[in-house]
Amino acid sequence: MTTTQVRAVCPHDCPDTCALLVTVEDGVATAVKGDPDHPTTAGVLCTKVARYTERTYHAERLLHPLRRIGKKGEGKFERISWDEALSTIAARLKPIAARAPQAILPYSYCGTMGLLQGESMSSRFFNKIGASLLDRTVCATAGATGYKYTIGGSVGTDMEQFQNAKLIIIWGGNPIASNLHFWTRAQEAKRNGAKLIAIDPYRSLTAEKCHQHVAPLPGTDAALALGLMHVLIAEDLLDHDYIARHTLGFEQLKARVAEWTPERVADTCGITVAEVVELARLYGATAKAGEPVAIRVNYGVQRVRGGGTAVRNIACLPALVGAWRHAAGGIQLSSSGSFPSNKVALQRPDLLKAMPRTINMTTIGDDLLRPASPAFGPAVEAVIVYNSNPVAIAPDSSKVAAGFAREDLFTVVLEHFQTDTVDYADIVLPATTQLEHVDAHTSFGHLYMMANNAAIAPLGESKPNTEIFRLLAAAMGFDDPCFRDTDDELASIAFNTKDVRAVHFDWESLKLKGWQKLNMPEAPFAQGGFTTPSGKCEFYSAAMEADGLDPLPTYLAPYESVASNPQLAKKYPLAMISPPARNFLNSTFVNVKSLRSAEGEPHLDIHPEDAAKRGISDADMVRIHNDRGSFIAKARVTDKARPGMVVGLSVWWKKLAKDGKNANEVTSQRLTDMGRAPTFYDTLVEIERVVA
Ligand SMILES: Nc1nc2c(c(=O)[nH]1)N[C@H]1C(S)=C(S)[C@@H](COP(=O)(O)OP(=O)(O)OC[C@H]3O[C@@H](n4cnc5c(=O)[nH]c(N)nc54)[C@H](O)[C@@H]3O)O[C@H]1N2
Ligand SMILES: Nc1nc2c(c(=O)[nH]1)N[C@H]1C(S)=C(S)[C@@H](COP(=O)(O)OP(=O)(O)OC[C@H]3O[C@@H](n4cnc5c(=O)[nH]c(N)nc54)[C@H](O)[C@@H]3O)O[C@H]1N2
Ligand code: SF4
Ligand SMILES: [Mo]
Repeated sequence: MTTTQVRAVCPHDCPDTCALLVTVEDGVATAVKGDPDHPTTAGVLCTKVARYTERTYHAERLLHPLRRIGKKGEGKFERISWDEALSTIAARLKPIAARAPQAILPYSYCGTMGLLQGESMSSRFFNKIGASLLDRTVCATAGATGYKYTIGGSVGTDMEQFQNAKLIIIWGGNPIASNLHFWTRAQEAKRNGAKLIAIDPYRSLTAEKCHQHVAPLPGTDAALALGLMHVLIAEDLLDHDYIARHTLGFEQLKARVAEWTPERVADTCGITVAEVVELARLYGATAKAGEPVAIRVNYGVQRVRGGGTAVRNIACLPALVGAWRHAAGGIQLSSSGSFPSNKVALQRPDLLKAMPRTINMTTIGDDLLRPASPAFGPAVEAVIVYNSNPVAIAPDSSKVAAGFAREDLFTVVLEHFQTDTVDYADIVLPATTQLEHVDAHTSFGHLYMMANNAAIAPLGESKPNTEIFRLLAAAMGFDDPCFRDTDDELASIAFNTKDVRAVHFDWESLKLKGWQKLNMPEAPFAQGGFTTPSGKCEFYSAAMEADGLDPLPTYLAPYESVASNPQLAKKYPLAMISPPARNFLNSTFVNVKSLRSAEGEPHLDIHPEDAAKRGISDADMVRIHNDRGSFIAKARVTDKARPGMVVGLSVWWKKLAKDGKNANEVTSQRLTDMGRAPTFYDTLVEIERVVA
């Protein structure tokens, strides 16, 4: 028997981007382990990826191209050859490409975070066609935009520093589920005497293990940050020297936050005045004592109308107290902006002959149903889906499903499994998993460039996305040399070596080593150097004003809440959030039995008071509904959910739920204040017991 160990990378949409060691015995992957030498992975994987071979060798892997033989949505297919699949697709796309190329739409997100199997050959293909561009907003653009206005790009505190902080505020994140290796560092900080505080309307696994848990109403974090700034300024818990040198607009900020008294903030957030004042005092006094104070802000604060503003306001805090002076102080939203990845070379926007329209992936529900019009352009006639499962993950799901059910829509899906979206495909193309293909990776949690080697041969007739788009380009008759680049050639241009952060990048050596840290200063903003227009941390942002936004920190109430929409709240009084379940990764892994069993079935956590009002007992089946739709889940009566809100951990495959529905039946397509992002956690519902 020959046994080898192959260096690989976890491809999932998780900030940890773990370094993997794959054991291969006679061509079969038998174990996937965390690389003990990689500083953030440290030999540990989450339960999902520790069982990766179960997913790769799953009996239901798609191994051959398929053609639909049933109705759309029914999921009935027959096997066809690659030749037939490719020629069918080219025959359907060619006339559309000649007549109205923008009627062709790619739909993809982060099923893999790889630079190659994500947007490289695929973008070249769609750029050559002149297809509609896709605005990839479904996750991170609200916060990224708010952060950009304030700090510059997505650069912040290095994850490898958090263990040295004396106070860590985990704001709108549940790292035990979704950022495990950060949690390891937070625990180390705790052992070193740090205080951990969670800000989350739900007593998540993480909130449960912090020293303190502050539970504001969903969507009110921007107000809480204004209240903290109010107290910091009123009690002079400030770093005046840092403010003078490295910030812009302090006097205007001071006037603005004067309006946000702790009383007003407590009322807006549904918490006590003491919680506001004490949190500010602890943050300001710890910083004043010269100790590092750090904030990990995550996606929980962003999925509401004011999600961009929330991140913007929170991102002002470190500069006020001079937290950036320490490597272990400051704030981390995402490290993605630290990577000089070479998107222009990989994606080749120069292949576009004209600038096409852009379609927002968040509003796919409406956009697939939109007729041609001068404002919209041509109706969508063909959609090619890869690295995403829109029928399960996009908001206002009944509209998404209705769009994909259109008889006149030609749909191609590249997938590993027969997901909810695959059920609507005309042609299904089997894709390889990370163990079967090559890729280069950035991270949005740490600062390492990463290389994924193929550990095993592709299963069945599956192919990498890159190869599928090469073959589709050939079938369309595209003969540009860029469609012949191999995966190794693509990987070798993945990072821009003219950038000081990646001057040492070399694909051949990265493949051998597996990972390499970027050249970055330990404390990125100790001496200022923000990448905003002024080079300062912008409390006042002229760019926001030019974009029609309030140039100062402000508060925007949710679209749907008792305070902001009492009329709607009469019918639908409960706020619903649907954050990630620990054993799934978005809708990935829901079909892996051991992981699904760990989650059980779709649940809804509801506070005892709210349950009692509705005659709901623990383990009752309940129907969650509003004007957009409904779904069924099993009630868990628990004070983990604060009164007035309910929690449905997500994202379930619809077809694996009893009623064939999931939480996105009730979420809306309304967009955030900035970044054009979804408002999944800005949803009012009513709940009733289902009588069996
Ligand atoms: N196991 C697992 N890991 C994942 C994922 C997964 O599905 N499963 N998904 C990955 C992806 S794509 C992403 S984007 C990240 C998400 O990463 P995180 O943002 O850390 O997501 P969660 O772990 O759900 O943490 C969000 C927390 O915010 C809380 N929350 C909801 N609304 C509000 C609010 O208005 N204010 C505040 N303060 N908190 C609120 C929720 O209760 C939840 O506990 O995780 C990634 N990692
Ligand atoms: N209600 C609610 N909805 C949400 C969220 C929420 O918190 N609540 N979270 C939102 C967030 S943060 C995100 S990021 C989105 C995520 O939405 P998506 O990015 O669509 O993520 P997944 O649901 O994991 O689907 C990814 C699919 O890509 C496939 N895939 C993986 N690797 C490859 C590959 O190499 N090739 C091909 N062809 N396919 C591959 C997987 O099999 C999987 O089916 O969901 C959003 N939806
Ligand atoms: S999902 Fe996250 S924690 Fe799990 S192996 Fe992948 S990168 Fe690591
Ligand atoms: Mo996400």
